[in-house]
Amino acid sequence: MTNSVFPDGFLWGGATAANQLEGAFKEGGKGLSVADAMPGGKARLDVLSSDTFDWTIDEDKYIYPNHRGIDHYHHFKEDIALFAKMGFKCYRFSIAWTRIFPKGDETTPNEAGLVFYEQVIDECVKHGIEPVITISHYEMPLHLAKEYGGWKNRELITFYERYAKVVLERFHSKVKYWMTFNEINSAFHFPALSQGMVKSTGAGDYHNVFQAWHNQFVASSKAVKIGHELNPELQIGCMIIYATTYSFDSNPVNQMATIEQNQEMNFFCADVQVRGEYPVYTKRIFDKYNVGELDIAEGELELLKDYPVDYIGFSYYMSSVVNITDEEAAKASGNLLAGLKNPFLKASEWGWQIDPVGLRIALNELYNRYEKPVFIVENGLGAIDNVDENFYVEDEYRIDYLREHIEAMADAIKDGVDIMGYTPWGCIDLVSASTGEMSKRYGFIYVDLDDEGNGTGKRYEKKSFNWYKDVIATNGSKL
Ligand code: BGP
Repeated sequence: MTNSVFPDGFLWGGATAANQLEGAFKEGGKGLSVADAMPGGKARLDVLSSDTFDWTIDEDKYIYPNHRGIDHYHHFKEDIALFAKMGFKCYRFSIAWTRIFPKGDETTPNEAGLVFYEQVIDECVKHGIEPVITISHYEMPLHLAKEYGGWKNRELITFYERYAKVVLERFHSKVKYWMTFNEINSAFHFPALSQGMVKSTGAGDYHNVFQAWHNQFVASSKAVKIGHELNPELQIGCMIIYATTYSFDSNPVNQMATIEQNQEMNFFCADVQVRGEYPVYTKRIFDKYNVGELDIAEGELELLKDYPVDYIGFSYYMSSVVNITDEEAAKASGNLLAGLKNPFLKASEWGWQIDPVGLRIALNELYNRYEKPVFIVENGLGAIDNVDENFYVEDEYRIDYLREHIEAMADAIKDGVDIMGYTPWGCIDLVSASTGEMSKRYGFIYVDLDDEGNGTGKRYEKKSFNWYKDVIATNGSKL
């Protein structure tokens, strides 16, 4: 469209992750993943913070909604056809490591898994949809968590390299856009899903978290190397969770604390993956968290330098506030991710503070810091949707959220930021990562399933479906 600020070829689409929608968790030769060991509801948070959780799957005691997902494994053609109906230019999904290497430490891949993703990719291509693949999204093989202690063990670099090589070799001619690890920096808060470490296997000890990160950085650079050797045109990005962070007030002490929080939560991982070296503030962080010496093998720092990522993929849901001068306020904040309450913002039902201007700030911060293209690969509003008798959802609240964030993206483009695309999270309803439940929904497509797995599983277009279709058709000029 001529009057759009969004460039031609802008990648409008949607995003999902294997463990949250595929289901079929034991089919096609798939092995168990750490996500498969995560029950739904409050039990999920309990096991994550337990000292003794041993990754046992107890189906008599807990409900595991992601074992069924939305059965995308058997419905991917229908789902991708719906994405095509909305006019998606791209579709971000992840490959389940456990469909390719069921235990993670095998040497021969599982052909049935590769065939499944080949079919998914071909289905996208058939509809003119560009696949965007996350190589690992919160679902490393359970065996690697149990037997090797997760990512703190450097043997995982070899296993990941083998896995990445297999999928890159197989799919590089059809898939240009890749990401190495989903929300790599989230391990500060949630090392179970992203690093395969619960308390009993080393989470809570920051040495382990940072060692695990180092091993992941090396693994990521190895994937970039393999990908670029296969095809220099491939675009392989990092993927971080980004929460724009404000000082509560103009007290310089809070301002400095905000800078520190930004370094720790938002920038540390991206700095290494994009710039190819540990940032200057590393020592400060290592001292603060008692990290100690990392085990860094010969040649690894050079590898990081030689193979940085090509773009910055990031998720953006909310902003956060820092106030270290008011202990009461700090204590009142129960919500780890959302931080302190910002009086200028409204929040979702889960306390995630809605801040479209914060997205414009994030885009400016990231682009000015790295001067590499940025890709908003997750954004959206998790909400309880109510269906009418025809299973129609009037999700005006979701449309408002997305419209305001797209307007913020348009403003950032006018600021000079190079944005590759936009893939709102959970474009079809799926299982929530933090609650493990179906009822926190993000989709343009309603899926008739509840937290206990009851329902027909049928798909229904919500009001936002047609709205987003128009957004894409007009390249973002009709909001
Ligand atoms: C991100 C994850 C996704 C996803 C999303 C929404 O952190 O990459 O996997 O689920 O957040 O979070 P939730 O499902 O907890 O609402």
